[in-house]
Amino acid sequence: MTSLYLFEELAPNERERLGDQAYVLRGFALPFVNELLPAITQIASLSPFRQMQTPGGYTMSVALTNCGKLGWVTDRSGYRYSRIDPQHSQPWPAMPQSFTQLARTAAAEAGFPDFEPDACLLNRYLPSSRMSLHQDKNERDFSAPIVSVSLGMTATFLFGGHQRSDRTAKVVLHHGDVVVWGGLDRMRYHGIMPLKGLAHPLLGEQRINFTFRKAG
Ligand code: MD3
Ligand code: FE
Repeated sequence: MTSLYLFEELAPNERERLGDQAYVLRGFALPFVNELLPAITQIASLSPFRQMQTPGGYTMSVALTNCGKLGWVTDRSGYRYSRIDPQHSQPWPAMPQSFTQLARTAAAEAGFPDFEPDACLLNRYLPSSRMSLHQDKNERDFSAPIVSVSLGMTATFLFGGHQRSDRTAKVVLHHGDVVVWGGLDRMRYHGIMPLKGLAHPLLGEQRINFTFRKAG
């Protein structure tokens, strides 16, 4: 089955609907940026961004770290959530208040009033980094939404269907955009096209995306 999406703009708060329960909140994170950037630096000082190995033996082009009780990791033995950063065998950095506040208000704006994330995965893209089509299915509870925050360089997000072969829609994500995915949309295939384009005035030649999840 093929899937086609209508992009509906709902004034005045720039809430674009991508699916039944998927929304882009344009610029929603902008008022938080001055708190988010130092928090990211602090997290990365404790648990640095690093390129992990996939179970198939490839090195991811995206570098990642985590904060919160649980962190997503991958190595030759598989994909999973772990309470411990394998780089130094210590817990992941705590989730900053500003992160939790942003995730909860964005989720509520998209119709998920009681979101309590226990995991935040931070991805760092450099020019040509990409993320191939995949589903997020390592979380225990698929009924909770995922909240995604984009900072830095603009990226093209691919939003697919429930099978890898379904057609994809392209959604351009800018600095400050927040996307919330719940319900059936939570299990769609998705990815990021190879990063290209102009350096961002604040972040330079990189894009940082963080996704809040209820993993445990
Ligand atoms: C749609 N990250 O970390 S965020 C990931 O920009 C991931 O770094 C991308 O996919 C990034 O797993 C995309 C947007 C996103 C996250 C999770 C989703 C979209 C989603 C789960 C279901 C459907
Ligand atoms: Fe994903």
